[in-house]
Amino acid sequence: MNDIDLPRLRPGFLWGASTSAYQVEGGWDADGKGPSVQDARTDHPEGTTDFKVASDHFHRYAEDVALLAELGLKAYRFSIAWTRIVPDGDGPENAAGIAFYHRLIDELLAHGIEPIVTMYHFDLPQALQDKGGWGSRATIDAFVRYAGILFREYGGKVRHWLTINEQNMMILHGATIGVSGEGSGDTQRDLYQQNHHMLVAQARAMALCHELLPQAKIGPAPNIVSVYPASSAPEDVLAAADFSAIRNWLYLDVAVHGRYNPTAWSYLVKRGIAPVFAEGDQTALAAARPDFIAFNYYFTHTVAAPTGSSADVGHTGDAGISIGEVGVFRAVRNPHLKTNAFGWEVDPVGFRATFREIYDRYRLPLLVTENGLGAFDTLEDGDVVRDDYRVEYLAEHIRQMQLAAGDGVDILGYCPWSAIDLVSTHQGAAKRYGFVYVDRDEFDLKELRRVRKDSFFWYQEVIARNGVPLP
Ligand code: BGP
Repeated sequence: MNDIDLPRLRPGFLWGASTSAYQVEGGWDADGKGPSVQDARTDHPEGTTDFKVASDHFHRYAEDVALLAELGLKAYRFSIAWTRIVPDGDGPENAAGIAFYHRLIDELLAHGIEPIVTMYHFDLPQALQDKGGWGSRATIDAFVRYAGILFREYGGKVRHWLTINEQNMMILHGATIGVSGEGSGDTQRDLYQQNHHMLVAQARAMALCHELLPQAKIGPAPNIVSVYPASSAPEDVLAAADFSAIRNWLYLDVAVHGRYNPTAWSYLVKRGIAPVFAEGDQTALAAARPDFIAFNYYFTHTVAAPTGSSADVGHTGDAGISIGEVGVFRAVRNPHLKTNAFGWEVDPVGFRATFREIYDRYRLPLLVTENGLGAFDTLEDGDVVRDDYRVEYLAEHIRQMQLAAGDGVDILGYCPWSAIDLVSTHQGAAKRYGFVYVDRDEFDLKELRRVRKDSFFWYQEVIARNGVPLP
């Protein structure tokens, strides 16, 4: 389908940008904050920083919010650190930590920026991890209690809530993200039991949100992408559908419909890794209803039929992440796509396809909570950062998002990653995504000065014009 006009985005479209607490805040033990699994990590690749200071947003949030207002943001998607609110995960509340997010939210509202809050973004309290983490059902109760505190405190100010960031990536690539470290001994069976507990926790949190805050909207925030077959061979088509069921629909079918996707469930059963349901789980899952679906999108996958040998595993599109599963699917490079500096395939048209696929399945409004380009930016004399490659990436994706809106997809907003530079989940501070450059190196913090990149001025115009022109 070719398009000639700029399709209209919905009135009040939420032009935004994203961050997460442990990647941007720093202040890792300030004001009574407890350690999270991210603070406890010791697996930072050589030459890359930890998260102790990050972008020091904890201390500079007012300056940062002023910049985001200048950028013209209508919304800012950030996460709350569970360990600031309840330092050990399930014990006493921490008034100073609660006060920090009141200050941040008030600052955003004072600048006319709508806060979009992720309740949990990869940073489980270490104290809960020590007690079994998501393998323990007690963590479900701890999460629901934590959710209740957030609704009580911020419910009068926050309209949009996200439950758990990229639960599917935590299960599929936990070691890389630092949530189930190397040598943790977690088997696939353990992981899918943990996954089930997270799904129950999410369902209960969504139900609680609707009960306490009837005006609020809440949804899941997985990483969802289209999966292409490598060819028109029926076996490739089937492998792509299998991987999509395991990677995408397992998570959204439960979140939206309260039941497991049949293909994903049969995969779990055949491998002997299906989770055990406790009494009440099915009711809790069935009772929850998200108001929208948030999703993160960076690249698509292309998949061929499995060979049944170890050759099925190992395609790596990103340093340290291998995908493919013996006898299930084999990931291949897509010859039609270029890659970025980190080997990630770049696929703007796939963004449009992904929008349509999700909307077609669930008919809920969609909110993009991440999309962006990691790159080694250079700060030039005169405080200039020429990130035209980022502008190109974002323009192409926004164009495809507009086309998806023209296809009939209901899109609430777009929050690219990231609002300002922050520390990558596993590739350090040199891998930058922000509209605002934060002047620090991996180990030299310098003055952490904020500098507007070229993409900042470009995005400012995009927001003002409510979109980009079609080519
Ligand atoms: C997503 C995470 C973010 C962020 C982003 C970029 O998976 O939700 O937290 O890290 O990916 O990834 P990276 O930092 O590995 O480049």
